[in-house]
Amino acid sequence: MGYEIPAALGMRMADPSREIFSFIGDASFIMYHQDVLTAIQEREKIILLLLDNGGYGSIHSLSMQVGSQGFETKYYYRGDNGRQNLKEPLQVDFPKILEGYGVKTYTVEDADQLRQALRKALASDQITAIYAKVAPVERDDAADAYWEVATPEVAHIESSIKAHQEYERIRDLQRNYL
Ligand SMILES: Cc1ncc(C[n+]2csc(CCOP(=O)(O)OP(=O)(O)O)c2C)c(N)n1
Ligand SMILES: [Mg+2]
Repeated sequence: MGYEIPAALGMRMADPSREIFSFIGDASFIMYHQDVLTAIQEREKIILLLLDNGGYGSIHSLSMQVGSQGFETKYYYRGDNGRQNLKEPLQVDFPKILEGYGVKTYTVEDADQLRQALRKALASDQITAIYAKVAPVERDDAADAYWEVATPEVAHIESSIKAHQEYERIRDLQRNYL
């Protein structure tokens, strides 16, 4: 995360003959987007493809796996009691952020619009962004992969207590191969 824009810029500087596409998630964009300005300053053209699924999708699945109920992995105001409350969404206007830098930004809603925007981005000699809202963060599984992520020994919510019991059960099954 935070790597997509500076990496794209570096690639373009290394080889200006190539079109460089940077495929970036909403949260990664939030984490680091100021090198958009560096790209403009250096007159380096890159094409940003910004996909917005409304939050930290990969971390949401992980959070569900470890019993943390996806805490604060989506863009919502925190509830009054300090708990997650998925009622009041934050209003994040990504195209506006990009346009604030002076980046021509196309918002696309289907494959045709995406094709057209890509054509325009390729024809341009300036940094261009394409923004798409995609299916919202939803997955709550770990794609059948095992990832050893430690869980708290002491927890107060049932899902975390259960996740820790499962963590210990699986750890007991682990064997050293060397
Ligand atoms: C610097 C850094 N901090 C934290 C992480 C852990 N991390 C991996 S994916 C992710 C969320 C990414 O969200 P987004 O860019 O919106 O992509 P999505 O998973 O929603 O497709 C986080 C926090 C990371 N990989 N790098
Ligand atoms: Mg996301």
